[in-house]
Amino acid sequence: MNTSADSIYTILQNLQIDHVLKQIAEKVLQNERITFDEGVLLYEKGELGFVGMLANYIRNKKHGNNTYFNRNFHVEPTNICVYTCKFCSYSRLIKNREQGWEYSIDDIINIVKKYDGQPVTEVHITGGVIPKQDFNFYIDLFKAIKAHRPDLHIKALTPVEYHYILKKAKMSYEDGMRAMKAAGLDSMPGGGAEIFDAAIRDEIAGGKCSAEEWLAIHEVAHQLGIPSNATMLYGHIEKYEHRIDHMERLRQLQDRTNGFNAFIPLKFRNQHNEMKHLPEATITEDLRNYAISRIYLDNFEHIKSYWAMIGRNTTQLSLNFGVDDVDGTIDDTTKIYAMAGSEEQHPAMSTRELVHLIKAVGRRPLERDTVYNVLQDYSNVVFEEDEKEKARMY
Ligand code: V47
Ligand code: SF4
Repeated sequence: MNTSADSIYTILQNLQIDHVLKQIAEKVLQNERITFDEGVLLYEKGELGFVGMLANYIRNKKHGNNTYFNRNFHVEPTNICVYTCKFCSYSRLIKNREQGWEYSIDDIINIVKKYDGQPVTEVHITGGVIPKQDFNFYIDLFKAIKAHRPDLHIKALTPVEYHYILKKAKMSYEDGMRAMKAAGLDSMPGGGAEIFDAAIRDEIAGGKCSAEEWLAIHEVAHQLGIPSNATMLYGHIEKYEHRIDHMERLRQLQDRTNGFNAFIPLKFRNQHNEMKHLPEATITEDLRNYAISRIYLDNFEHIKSYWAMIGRNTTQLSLNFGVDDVDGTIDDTTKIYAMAGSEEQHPAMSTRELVHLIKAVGRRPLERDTVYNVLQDYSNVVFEEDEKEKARMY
């Protein structure tokens, strides 16, 4: 798709669309921020080709063909949870704890040790919330990981976990997050955001930290030099204005702190959870959502499509709809999406596969670390076809 500003102006002149949509397009081309109402209008009236053209224009202006991935693995310390989010296919209530797992610090260090000698750069840690995995547990865990492998970036826990842990420890967010950083926490993943609107949040994720608490913990983290990501769970009972409200609150926080690295829309998957009666969003809606996120969140550098959740084909398509990051190798270490019905039942991609996925749609694969320093450009890397290389996940 040709997305130079001039060619878009030419296309706009001949398009039979709402004049407000044309005004929005002109704003985007002039690098102006769009408003809440304009965001909602894009969802209501912006067809896939239209929003895709604008999002791709922004994506290419910011990143050219650059497309980022990393070498990571997950640790899910438990799938037992004191909360009962209706969309969650993964957690088991404390009363059914025999159906779940609960790792000790030693168990987790043994998982980390499996990657000794492998060039992974990040461990992503998140899971259920249980009293036993408290403040001291995570302080000791982060210290133990750093003692074993100081160069491994720890991207861990969401405000859902921090809010619970710090309340129990009777600590302020600031003191708690400072202690986590001192123990080895490097950044925070984007989970637990769901949808910020109070009524919808209460309906699907009642009881866990509020939108205000989620945002406050990220703000404190950013002030302490802990960067983070932000997600949005979409395609369930929320309306378009709730999606824009969610992004508006993120955009305002980002204006204050500039601490977010990436925005990650998460498509609601409907298997094995209490919301299984709801149909899933269509692929068209997924792509429109990526595109409108790219347009609305003008102060976010990166939009990520999480391939383990959305599948490889849609991930490839998303790279023309505003997305510039596809997450990482994962190595079959997360169960959240497989349990919710993702097509990726054992999510794992070698570096070679990720590079191929990105190159196949004409983009430039760059391995990054968690905070987007480029570690290697794979544009011209030819993988050896020998058995050793084939067998090597990383
Ligand atoms: O907060 C749970 C979501 C999130 C379902 O920061 C579901 O790099 C869809 O936040 N359908 C956790 N979504 C995962 C997450 C994440 C993933 C990848 C990368 C990063 C990052 C963060 O998963 C939860 C919740 O919103 N989730 N169940 C479901 N049925
Ligand atoms: Fe617990 Fe997280 Fe599942 Fe909610 S989404 S029930 S907080 S594991």
